[in-house]
Amino acid sequence: MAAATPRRRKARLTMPPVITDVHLTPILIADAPLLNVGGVHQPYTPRLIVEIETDSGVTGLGETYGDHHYLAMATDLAPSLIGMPVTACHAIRRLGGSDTRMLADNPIAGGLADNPIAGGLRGTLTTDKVRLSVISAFETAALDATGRALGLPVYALLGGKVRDRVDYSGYLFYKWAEHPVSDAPTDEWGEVLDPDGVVRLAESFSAHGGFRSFKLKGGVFPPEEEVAAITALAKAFPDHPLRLDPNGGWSLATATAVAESLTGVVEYLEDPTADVAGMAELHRRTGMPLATNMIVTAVDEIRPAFDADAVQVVLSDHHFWGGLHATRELAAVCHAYGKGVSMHSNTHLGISLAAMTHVAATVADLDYACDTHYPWQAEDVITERFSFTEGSIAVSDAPGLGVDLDRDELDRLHHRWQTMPALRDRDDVAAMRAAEPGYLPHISPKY
Ligand code: GKR
Ligand code: MG
Repeated sequence: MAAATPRRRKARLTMPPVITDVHLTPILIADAPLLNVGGVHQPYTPRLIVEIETDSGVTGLGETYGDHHYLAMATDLAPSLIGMPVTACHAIRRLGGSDTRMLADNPIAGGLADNPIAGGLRGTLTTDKVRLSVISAFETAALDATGRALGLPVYALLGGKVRDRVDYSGYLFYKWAEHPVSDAPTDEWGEVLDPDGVVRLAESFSAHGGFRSFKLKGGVFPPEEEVAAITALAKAFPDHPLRLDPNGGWSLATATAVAESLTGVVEYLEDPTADVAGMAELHRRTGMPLATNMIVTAVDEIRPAFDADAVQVVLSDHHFWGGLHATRELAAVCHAYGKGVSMHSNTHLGISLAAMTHVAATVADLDYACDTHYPWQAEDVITERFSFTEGSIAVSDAPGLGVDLDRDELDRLHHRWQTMPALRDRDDVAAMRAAEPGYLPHISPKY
């Protein structure tokens, strides 16, 4: 008897939701007086929150850098999102075309020529990096909306997770006890200016979130002092991988001396020198693994750095690489070249942390704990703040990013942005001048 032909179920054809509106809300969030090679953090730092609405009623959230050039770019590109399906991530990435001019030469988003570290220490600031940082928030919002429409978490839209928790490192900074200006926010972490302070801070981070690895932001004090801080950390936390990142603030000679002192103590040095040639020579001389979020920050920077073996670990920032799909593509390139991959972070809130966690959950070769500034942020625009357990965050199975907007907080932080025009661009140099009026940034090398 012939077997009965199985009845094919009729596919239910549904069209993806279409974007009908985009809201851009610039905000200022409280920040601690964290020191780096180029100055100190302002009391408040800008972020941009993106909300998309769709014809199906689902909405999506994204977050990115919020300085004026990002806001200008987002304002310029947002209307093009309207009418696009939320699933059109690759088309979203092409919005605005590619423009590799230096940002200062760009008529829409220019004006940074006098502040080379505005928005963070992230390498050369091209127009395209700003565009991609904006696109990244659009893509995150589209993925969030798609996930909400389908009842699927964002990691599932990226191909599925390979881990249930994502590890983050405790990101330690030298810092002042308070900002040098009145009416600034206070923080609970106290002053950190020497090795004992660094160890105390690591203990607080450990108590706060059980972090199992630590990164110290360096380039602040003479390198011997920072080596002493790392050595003290290694003694206090013997099983914890450690890293030191002076944001390109050392000469090759200084970096070589530091690498020799810290061989076997740190898992890598991050951006010890500012350029490909210096990093390549340092690695050749010392064998020290080198990570970067400064010399490999865009597609055209990959090949020169990899060919010269200047970098062993790339720290992706999903904002300036252009989103979560682009981050996975970078991870694939790193895999092909035998390079490690992990994640960079700048001051950010929970929407970006959710996005980082979803994409990190899908990258098989993520061998190092990701960076995050999140513990430094006392404010957020999501209803339930993330907390760290053993230095990690559970990957959410809720639809979309798994975070909800706290509209009252968004309004409050936007009101702050409206009332503090002087702080709408992150400017670590200006913030430092509040304490040292004659301060001049040492770009590189500082030591
Ligand atoms: O916020 O001071 C800071 C950091 O130095 C930041 O600007 C960097 O982009 O954290 C970043 C890094 O790893 O270089
Ligand atoms: Mg770095």
